[in-house]
Amino acid sequence: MPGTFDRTRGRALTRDVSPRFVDAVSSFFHTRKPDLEAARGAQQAYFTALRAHGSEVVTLPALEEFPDCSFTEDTAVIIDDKAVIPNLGHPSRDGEQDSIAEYLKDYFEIEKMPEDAKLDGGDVVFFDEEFLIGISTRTNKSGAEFLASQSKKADIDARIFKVPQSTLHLTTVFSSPRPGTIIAAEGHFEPKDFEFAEEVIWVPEEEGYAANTIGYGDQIIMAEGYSKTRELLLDHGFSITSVEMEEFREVDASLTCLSVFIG
Ligand code: CIR
Repeated sequence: MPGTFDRTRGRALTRDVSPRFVDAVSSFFHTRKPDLEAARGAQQAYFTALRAHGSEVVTLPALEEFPDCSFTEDTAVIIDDKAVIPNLGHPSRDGEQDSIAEYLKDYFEIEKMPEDAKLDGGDVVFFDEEFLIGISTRTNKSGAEFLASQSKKADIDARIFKVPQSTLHLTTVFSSPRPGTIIAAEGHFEPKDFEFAEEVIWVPEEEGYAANTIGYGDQIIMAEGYSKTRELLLDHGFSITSVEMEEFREVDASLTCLSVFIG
């Protein structure tokens, strides 16, 4: 069935935090030097939250030469029995995808992107049986179009649109935790951008980071410390588990970045 991998969340592919985590790329939320041990602790809490919602967590060893290696969302897009392996959009990250492909090849047909096509999985969201694909500073037109063509081959529609410069990835300020629902941060998008959606929950701009959530139907995992968003989501019928994400936020990484769901 199209897109089942994205909603089932049966198995999360993750990777240990790099010993060089303090050198991770950061351009948006940075306030101080991130702490490696705190990040490792936060990642364990994140794994616990995934398991509590029924996901099996598979964790690959860190890649020492890649400070951002734990952000596996960016390294593969699963389309049914195929794993599309992109060329990552930041030069310091390009290469992380190779060992993910090596792992995935036992379970999926591997489809590598052509050289000129750049894409980070953080610019891809599965929404109501279609892929939303953002063109951003990391994902170029060729990358978005290549993914859309793969998606269409699997009979899944794809909608390509522009991610504003105010955010790193689409997922940084956006998520779709349950069919029909979008959570988006104010200040980056306009209501007309999402006229196709049944329900859009707008998170106040100052809490924009909290728009990135992981949904298991009406149960949701969100970042800790965003009280307005928490209230909003409770009002929209979600039950909530919160995970401390401060260290990852320092390097522009959100909840969804820390895993790619592969089953
Ligand atoms: C980067 O700049 O690539 C990392 N520091 C953060 C990646 C976040 N990934 C994501 O939003 N999917």
